[in-house]
Amino acid sequence: MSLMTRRELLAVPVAAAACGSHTSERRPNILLAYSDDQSYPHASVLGDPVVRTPAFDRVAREGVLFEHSYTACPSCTPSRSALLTGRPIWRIGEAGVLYGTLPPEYPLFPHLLEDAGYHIGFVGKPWAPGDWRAAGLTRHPLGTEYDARLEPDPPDGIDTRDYAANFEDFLADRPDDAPFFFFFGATEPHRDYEPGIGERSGLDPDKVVVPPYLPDAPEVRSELLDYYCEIEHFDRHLGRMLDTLERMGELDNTLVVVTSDNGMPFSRTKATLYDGGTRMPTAVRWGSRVPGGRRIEDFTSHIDFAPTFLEAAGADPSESHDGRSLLPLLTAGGEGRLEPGRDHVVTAMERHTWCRPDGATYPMRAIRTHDFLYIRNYEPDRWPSGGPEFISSNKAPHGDLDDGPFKDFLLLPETRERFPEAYEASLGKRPAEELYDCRADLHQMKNLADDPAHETVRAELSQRLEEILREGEDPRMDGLDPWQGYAYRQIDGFGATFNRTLDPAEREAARTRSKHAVGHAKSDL
Ligand SMILES: [Ca+2]
Repeated sequence: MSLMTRRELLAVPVAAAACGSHTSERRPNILLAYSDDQSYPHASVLGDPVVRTPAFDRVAREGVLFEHSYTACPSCTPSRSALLTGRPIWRIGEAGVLYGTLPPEYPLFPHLLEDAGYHIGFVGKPWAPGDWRAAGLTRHPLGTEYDARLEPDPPDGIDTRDYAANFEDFLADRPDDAPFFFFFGATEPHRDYEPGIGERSGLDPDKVVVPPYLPDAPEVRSELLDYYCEIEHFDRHLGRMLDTLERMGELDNTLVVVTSDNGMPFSRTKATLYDGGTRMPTAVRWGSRVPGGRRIEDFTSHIDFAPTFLEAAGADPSESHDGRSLLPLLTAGGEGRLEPGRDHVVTAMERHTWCRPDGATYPMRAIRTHDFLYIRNYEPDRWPSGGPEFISSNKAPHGDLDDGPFKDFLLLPETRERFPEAYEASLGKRPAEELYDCRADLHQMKNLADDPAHETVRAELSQRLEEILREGEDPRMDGLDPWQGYAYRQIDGFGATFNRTLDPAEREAARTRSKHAVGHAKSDL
């Protein structure tokens, strides 16, 4: 059956079912603007004194700002897998690791929207990196790609695609009266950055708030400005998309969600379960359907978006989704803490890069409440970052720390001497249990897991986390580790040398395709 035929067949009955007693209402469009590697609170409306995010601020002002919005996993691929399937990473098999695949048994909400008559497409970074076809999926996870329109002369590190212009092409292709779902997957503020671009654009290094887990040095301040500059690029394209929708008269019938996949690419952020890795700047706007100007303190997870979008679209919710729709929070009004059951969130991490012998992961689970963060590290003898010896898929030690000037600076011997606390927090091993009092210790630096005064809280959170994981049938609870066996499906560049699905000759070819192949890499293959 062709797509158009399916759309024609489904459009009328689904629309009727969708509207229920409100048959005159149109189904909403959905715009999901998703930055890559942006931490809370890096938006103006969240109080950051440097970065300028007028478009995000507008969505928050005219809609809802979520103060406790968490990604399911602080790594590109598994974060996006959890978003699309509405499931935590321990319930999606090979979709739960970087460079994994998407097993077709877990329905993806964009496909369900398309089946319900939505026009779907994307620009930029979709579900990635990985091989979505490898397990048998036959449709792109996010529909048709729009990438023909390019930026005239982007700085280094800025994507060559003109996101907002490609969004206009997508809209021009929309069949008459069909609602749309569009995924704006910016590749910013992921590394690389053009060095010094932040300062040159007028951002003030003296005003940067440097969290205590990073060395407060001029080099780091300058690079944080470069990161901010890329957030601003994402925000400008979001602003253009909002303007386009407004001109078309479609803005108020569009459910706009702005968030990120995981935290900033520095240390103790991305690829960790501290707030720097998992807490996301998130705002949602939906015209008069969502009373604006509100801050919600309830805990929400990115696995909640799949059921939210399906409910908003009037499409059949999937029983496969574990998340809970945000529509009650969005449409009811009120602010602060609203639903008593939303008093915590659970996050997880298995494998980010291939940075330990034999593809060993750094397994973690965490529960975050308003007052505490409790992290369980299941293999505390391993290095969280991959450690100083193993040459990772990033072609460097400490593979779970993205390469760049920050990493170079952190690894200088004098940095360790000047900033011992930040160095240890960034690169040291971690005990089996961590407990932080987020009221007194916003940046989660002082581990209280061994503190007798906090023993009751530790035991309570440990038990609560385990109950949630057992109920969710997490293989870790039975001592199983399927993740180490999952392939690292990189097909070009140095990391492909760890791809077990390639034969040795293919791996060698992949290595030579790498721009900076090295012959001395330590490999378990
Ligand atoms: Ca990312």
